[in-house]
Order: sequence, then C-alpha cells, then structure tokens
Amino acid sequence: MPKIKFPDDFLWGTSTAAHQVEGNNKKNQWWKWEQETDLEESGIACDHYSRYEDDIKLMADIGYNAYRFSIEWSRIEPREGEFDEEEIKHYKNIVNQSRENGIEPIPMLWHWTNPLWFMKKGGWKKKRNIDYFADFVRKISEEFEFDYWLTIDEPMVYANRSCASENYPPTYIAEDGWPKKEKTLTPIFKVASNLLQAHAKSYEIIREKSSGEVGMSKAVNVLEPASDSSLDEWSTNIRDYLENDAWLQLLKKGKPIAPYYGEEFGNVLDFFGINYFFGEECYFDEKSGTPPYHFFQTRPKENCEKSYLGWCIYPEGLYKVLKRIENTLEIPIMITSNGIATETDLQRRRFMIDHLKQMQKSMDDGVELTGYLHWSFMDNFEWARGFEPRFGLVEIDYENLSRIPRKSAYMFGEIARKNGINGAIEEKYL
Ligand code: GCO
Repeated sequence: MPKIKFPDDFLWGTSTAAHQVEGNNKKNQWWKWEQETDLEESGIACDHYSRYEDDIKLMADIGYNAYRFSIEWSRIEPREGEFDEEEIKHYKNIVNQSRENGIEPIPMLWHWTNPLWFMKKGGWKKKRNIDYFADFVRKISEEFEFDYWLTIDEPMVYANRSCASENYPPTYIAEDGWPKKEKTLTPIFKVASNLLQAHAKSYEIIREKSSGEVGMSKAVNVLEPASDSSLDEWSTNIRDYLENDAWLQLLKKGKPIAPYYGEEFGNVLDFFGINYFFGEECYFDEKSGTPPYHFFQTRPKENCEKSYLGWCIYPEGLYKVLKRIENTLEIPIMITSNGIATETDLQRRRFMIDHLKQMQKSMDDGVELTGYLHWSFMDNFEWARGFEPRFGLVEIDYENLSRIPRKSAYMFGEIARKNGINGAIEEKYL
C-alpha cells in the first residue's frame, strides 16, 4: 500500500462529551431523566472529572495531539446568572493539562445537556432563551482562549430526539413535569432554528475576543433510497433536504431558509466540524407515526458490515460527505467525531484505516481537512443506550474504572506520530 501522508499540522485526536465521561453531572436534564426513567444511569461514568490528568497524560503518551471535550454548561452556570468559579477552574485545568502535554484542547460548548433552570424556562423551544446560552458563551469567551472552538453539537440529532424519540429527555420541563412528545415536525424545526441562531450568536461573541477559529459540529450522513420506489425516493429527498441540503445552503447564504427561520447572520463558520458514523437508507412507511412521519423513516443501509449497534459501516460515504461539503461550503473541514461501537477491536482498527483512506482520497481531490478526532477516547455513557456499546480506543473496566488501551489506541498513536498510514502499520495491526 502506498504511504499516506497528512499535512504537517494535522490534528490527530479523540473526542468525548462531558455528560458521557465526567460522572455526577447532576444539574442537567439528562441526569434527571435517568433518575426518572428505567434507563441506565450515568452515575460516576468514567470519573473523567477527577481522572482527567491521567487521561490526558495517557493521550499524550500514546501519541495524540488534540482533544475535543465539552464544557458542561450546568456545571459552570448551575443557577441562572451565577457562574461557579471552581468549575471554571476545573476546565482551565483540563486546558492547561492538555497544553502542557502537547495536546491541542478543542472545546465543545454545548453537547446536548442543558441546566435544569434553562429547561424550566422552556429550553430550546423558546427563542428568547437563546440569550441565556449567549450569556454562558460570553463568560467562557472572557475566561478562555482557544485556537479552535466548537459551539454546538449535532443540532438536528438533538432536535429530532428531544422532540420525537421516547428514550430521550424532552427539550423542556413543564410545570407539571416532562411534557409528552408531540410527534409533529413543528417543534423539531423550532428547536433546530433556535440552535442555529445560538451558533450564529456564539460565533459573533467568541470572535469579538478570540483570534481562534470557530465552527460547529453537524452529523452529515449519506442518505440513499431503500428501494427504487418513488415513495422511497421522495422520503430520501425530503429528509436529505431537511437534514443536509438546507443546512449547507443556509450556512453558505448566511441566513435561514425554510423550514428553518430566524435572523440573518452572515458568515458564522471558519471551519465545519462533521460527525460521520454510518450509511443510512430512507423509506416510506404508512404505518409509522402521524402523516409527515411516513416520509421520515430511516434504517441502516443494507448489504454492508454492521457495528455492534447495527449501524452500516460505510467508509465511502465519508468521502461523499467530505466532497459534498467542500463543493458547497468551500471552507476547511475537521472531522470532529467518527467511530464505532464494537466488541472486536480488530473491527475498530479496520474501520479507522478504511475511513482514513477515504479522507486521504478526499484530500487528493481538493478537500481541505484539518483534523481527525476519533469518537471516542474511552468507552463511555452512550446516552439512552447506557454503557453497553463500547466506542473507546481505551477500554474502561467499569468494576474499578481502570483504563486499558486497546490495540486500536496504539495503532492510532502510531498513525498520529507518523502523520499518516503505511503498509507497516496495516501489517502490524490488521
Ligand atoms: C457526537 C455524538 C456522541 C455519540 C456518538 C456515538 O457528537 O459524537 O453525539 O455524543 O455518543 O455519536 O453515538
């Protein structure tokens, strides 16, 4: 195999999210949801909150040079307008520990969790609540400086799940508790539009103070029709428009386009963060949900190797996604999440190599890629799926929380140090 080299300052790192790894995140809606449903509880999770020093040291020892983590809003602002200086210090320690170990810290300012007080004010369903998030972002931008900032994570995934999936906490808390899922499209567009505006506002706030580059993370998948029936094709076109095309267009134009709405915002991206995991196919099913939902059925693409969660492993899709973004947005791209839940580490190693090859192909074809952040550094709390799916390069023994790097962790370390893959790495690890 020819040697594959990446640009000199390429970021090779891993991603985590506060609620999934820190433990004891008691002040957000997910914690409350876990207590009040039958779902597995996040509890102490990986205890990254107290073990971050060793975790970051381990990243550096293995060879990574970047770390994407999230700053938990409910820790920083546990009550409206009250910022917790101790918690700010905690995240400063993470940043310092990263830099001292030669690791580029890349913060995500919102990864699906909201403080309870914000939820009680109507959460992301209320347009005026965007200002509360803006206050938090302002505070962070006064306290921290970064080379790369990420504002919000997967707005459409959050909007869809919080408004329509039974296993996920609703997007606000009503006076009499959790509201029922509405199962119509209107709230989804509302929540997504507010998150979009939150990103735009955050961009402006951060850029007033920081010379760093600001982006958001969006899940972008390749959607294909499940059959050649025209209803399945319609489903695909509609969904692709709502999830992908409309977003790329509105970000390019600098103003919302239907069904997303709100103020014009101009350019609000220095780079685009993409989260890419699987291939999907869309189909029409008149038995599912209320009318518009007939058009919104997706399932893992068929005829491909599957992950532990049944997701279709589709590395070629990453190339398609990268080219599509390059063609529309024409800005640098960072892969902010890409990974696999699996019980066999060999499958993870193959998954990674196959995706890296597609990245290289896209770069040969003109895509400006600045980094690859693997999901995830360690096994963690996979939201409604609990601790069972294993996404980590590093295994967590949940009996005693010890960290046990898998072979894939070292393989990725070698790739990072060599700044690319070559036949020797494949021979050694595959
Ligand atoms: C992300 C995701 C994570 C998920 C991962 C696996 O931004 O990378 O939202 O929180 O755990 O996608 O499902």
